Amino acid sequence: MQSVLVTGFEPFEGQAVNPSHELVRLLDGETIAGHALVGAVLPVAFADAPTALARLVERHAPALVLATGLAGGRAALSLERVAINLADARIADNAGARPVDAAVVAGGPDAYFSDLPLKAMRAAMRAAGAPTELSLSAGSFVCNQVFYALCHLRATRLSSMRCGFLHLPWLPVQVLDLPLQPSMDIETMVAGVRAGIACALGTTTDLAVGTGPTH
Ligand code: PCA
Repeated sequence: MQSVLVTGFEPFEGQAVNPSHELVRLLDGETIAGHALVGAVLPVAFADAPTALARLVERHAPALVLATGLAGGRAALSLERVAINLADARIADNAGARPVDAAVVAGGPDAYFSDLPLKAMRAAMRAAGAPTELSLSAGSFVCNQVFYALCHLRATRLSSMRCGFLHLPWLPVQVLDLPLQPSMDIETMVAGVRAGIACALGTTTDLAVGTGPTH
């Protein structure tokens, strides 16, 4: 059976939990559209995360990789369209590194695009009850680093591997002291991700609908 690799991250920035960690723990071992889901957790570390990711890809030879991470403050699941060749950190990662204006891959292209049918996935995820949007920036912290490294693997070595990145809102427990900040329960996230993966496995053709922001 072919596999789908879904990665999450350990907690960071002093938080006790990371929804992406909970998500991959719940999805690990499931089967979607004849594919075995492998859930794995990556370190929130610029230096180690791409290496850990490459090791997982080598071990499982997944047909599709969906990397996920927390984007606190976002109200919906965010399907990222673009990975940029930039590491520029406002805070230190879990290993204490804080790169400023560095490249993810020296000499690599400025950016890569996800090759998943993101608009079709958005529709499927919404139909499963999960508020979902497309996003044009995964930031310049470790999530973007992993998204870029993943796309670089696809571009340079693994052309049959499809890949994308999904940012998640805070869990309700993370906003108890942050009134008015958006959050999403884990069941909704799981339902959305299941539907998104099933959609991506079922089609490579995207919907021709305009979704881009005006600003
Ligand atoms: N979110 C961070 C890194 C780990 C995570 O879950 C980010 O968006 O870069």
